[in-house]
Amino acid sequence: MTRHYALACAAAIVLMIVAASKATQAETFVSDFETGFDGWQQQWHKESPTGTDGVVSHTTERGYLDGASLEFDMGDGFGDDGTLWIERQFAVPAGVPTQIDLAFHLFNEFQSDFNTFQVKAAISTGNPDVQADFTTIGETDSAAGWVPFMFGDTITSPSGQVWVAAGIRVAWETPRVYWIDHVAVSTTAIPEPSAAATALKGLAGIALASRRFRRRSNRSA
Ligand SMILES: [Ca+2]
Ligand SMILES: [Ca+2]
Repeated sequence: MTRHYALACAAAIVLMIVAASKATQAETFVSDFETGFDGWQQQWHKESPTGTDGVVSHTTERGYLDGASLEFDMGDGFGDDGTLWIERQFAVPAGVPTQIDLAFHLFNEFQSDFNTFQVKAAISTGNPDVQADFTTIGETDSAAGWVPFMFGDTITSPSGQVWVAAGIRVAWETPRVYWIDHVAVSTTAIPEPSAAATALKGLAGIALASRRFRRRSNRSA
């Protein structure tokens, strides 16, 4: 192996490692709802036949760090039932395990220790359509004003699309209104361990070859 060949191999492997580390960089999509729904769609589901439906609407009444957000009118709560959410699809590398992180702020009019509603989230390859598709990530009314919520999961999507959703579940027969804003979704593809191992093995091989080359050139000098 010549020194030039060894250098070329080393450069190729460095490029591979740079490419692999680039794949681990997070992509973040932030929705501030300044002019509308920013591509999110609303959905409501309840099992109870009674009561009015929840509705999400765009409002300039208030915003987190700005003057607009999405208002969640939870309906009249009859039947102690119903989940209202927003959902959106995001592109991820197909077939690659990807960490998905969701963060948003929810506005409570008052602080309360009782009669709180559940804050819900979903991260899935399937389109969330019923209440059972959601995970409880916290409770409303922990403080008056804007409160942060977070949820994350690692999933592999064969199609390269994932669904992310955030919402609120009715728990009491009472009309309620909340607001959600500054929804941030980060996607981070996790490189396969085998790719990193191959690159490391290649580097070790190059190091060994160049050490042998040096030893040989020292002896012949
Ligand atoms: Ca906003
Ligand atoms: Ca849906």
